[in-house]
Amino acid sequence: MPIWEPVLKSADCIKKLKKPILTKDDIPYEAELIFNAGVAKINGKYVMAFRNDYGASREQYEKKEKGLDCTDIGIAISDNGIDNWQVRPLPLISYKHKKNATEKSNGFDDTTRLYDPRITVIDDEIYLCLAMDTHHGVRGCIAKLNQDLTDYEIISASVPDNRNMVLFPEKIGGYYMRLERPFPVYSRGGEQFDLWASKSPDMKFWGESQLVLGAEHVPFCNSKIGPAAPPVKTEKGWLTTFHAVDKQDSGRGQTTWEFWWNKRYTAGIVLLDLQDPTKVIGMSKLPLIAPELSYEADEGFRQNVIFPGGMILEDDGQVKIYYGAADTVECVATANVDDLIALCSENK
Ligand code: BMA
Repeated sequence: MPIWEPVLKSADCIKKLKKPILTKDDIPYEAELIFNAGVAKINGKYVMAFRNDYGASREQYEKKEKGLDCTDIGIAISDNGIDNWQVRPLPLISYKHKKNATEKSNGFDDTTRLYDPRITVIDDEIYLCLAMDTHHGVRGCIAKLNQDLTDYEIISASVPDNRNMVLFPEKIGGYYMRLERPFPVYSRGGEQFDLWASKSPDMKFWGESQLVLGAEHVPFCNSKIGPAAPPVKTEKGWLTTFHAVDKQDSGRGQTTWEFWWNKRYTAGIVLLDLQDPTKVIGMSKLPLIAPELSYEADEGFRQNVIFPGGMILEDDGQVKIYYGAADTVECVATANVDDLIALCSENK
């Protein structure tokens, strides 16, 4: 295994389950990589929307015989949010062979796939934020799901390039709010992207955009950051995770499917002001979750990737954080909410 310097560790308060909660073996249809899920608690059940990339086995991919050019969003439901996930027999969204795909018109027939779902429930409506690849760039879109979780309607999509949108679970100051990550490739220099926020009166029109956190303020990042799971409300502020990327020089002898992969993804944690979430109150200068276990750090499609998409605050103060590992499996870690808030102030 190549050594990645500096070595980054998860915070002491993080308890990882130490085995994935969903893998391709759990899926009743064609599946290969199951990762980057959004999770929400709806009517007492845990609802997961997960990403499934497929179309090639590792061998076919490495020999360049086939690509992973199909992407589904599947739905799984669990009583306890940890195990016994019941996967719906059919995916909610399916994009096969993305170069030609135009699955659903909705006025968006330029779309080649939807991925990295994040779920937020606001006033009993279920919203899914998705990254939307199109022939003309990557857009962030917001879809509304029906209560049966069998259909969806896209209600808003940004201009390119933007993704990793997450919605706050309530209106703030009379507006819906989202965190997002535009990626300005020319003006910012290299792959340095930041965390932004926008407001909307109706979930359709978004504006008053503001920078929330610059990548340069995150000590364990030398490249880009982006929103991870939708924020949770605490007495001290909006607690939210983000992903942070540090890159190394290439040619380190990877064991991933993609031999050129040179990025590490960790999760960070930040506390935002309750009334004005564009203001950072505190941020841990150390990672919250780092890739350490074999299926996070050494194996899978892209090693060293932790990509959270779901965070649930339970009544007893336990926080469940759901994350994709190595773009291959879906995992969960838990922590106490007070410990997470303390991290944001202690390590300031
Ligand atoms: C990002 C996105 C994520 C993915 C991550 C690591 O740019 O594509 O979907 O998990 O890279 O590969």
